[in-house]
Amino acid sequence: MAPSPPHITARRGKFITLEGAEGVGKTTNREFIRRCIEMSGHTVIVTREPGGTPLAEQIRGLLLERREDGMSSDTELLLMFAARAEHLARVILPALEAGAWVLCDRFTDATYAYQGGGRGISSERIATLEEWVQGALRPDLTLLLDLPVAEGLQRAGQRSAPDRFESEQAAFFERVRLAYLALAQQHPARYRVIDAAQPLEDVQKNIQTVLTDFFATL
Ligand code: T5A
Repeated sequence: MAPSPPHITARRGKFITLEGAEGVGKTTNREFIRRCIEMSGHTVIVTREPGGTPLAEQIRGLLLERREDGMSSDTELLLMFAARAEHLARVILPALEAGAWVLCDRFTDATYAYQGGGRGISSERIATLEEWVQGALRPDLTLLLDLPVAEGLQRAGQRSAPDRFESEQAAFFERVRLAYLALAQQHPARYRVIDAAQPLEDVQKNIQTVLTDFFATL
């Protein structure tokens, strides 16, 4: 018997996700977005994927560490959704049901981009797990920070030693970027694409405009 998807009873908060390939500036802009949301009068929880709970952070460790014996694409996909199931049950759904907003640095669109676009797993297979783990839950707003791959890798490379994903070839990240841009076209109502090649001040002006427009719809 198929397990039931999460039961979303009284979802009152908004769910905002931040997406993009490596080094596009998600971490840099998280605090700025948190402040914008708080200034609009809402409580917000900032979290990330893979991760966001002690167990999901342990799964993140497994996913990011470089390993001699590699990892099959299906294992990678299932670990992403295992971490997500934990994160949803313990952090995201309780917060939304309590009326808080949730700002999540990466969510299932990252799975479509990396495991789908990057690794070549079919969208249908990912959608099956999405339905299983999330039920009807989808983000209300997704900010996609878009940047040419070479620039993103250069920015990310300045920061720390490459993890398992960052060790992929540029062609992998080109597929990831194209998959994200395709998702933005498929979901124009919830996606906003931000040109992340601009100076940080201009990126944040664009983000603020997107958020102001979103607040106006509430
Ligand atoms: N993953 C994740 C999957 O494969 N499937 C999934 O389902 C999920 C959820 C970890 C990995 O997991 C994979 C994707 C990832 O490879 P992560 O830690 O969120 O996920 O991923 P990263 O992309 O590695 O996160 P990074 O921390 O590397 O990138 P950020 O956060 O986008 O970039 P940030 O903010 O650290 O900025 C990088 C550098 O650029 C500078 C910053 O100061 C920093 O030095 N910078 C700018 N410089 C100039 N101009 C600007 N506008 C700048 N903005 C930032």
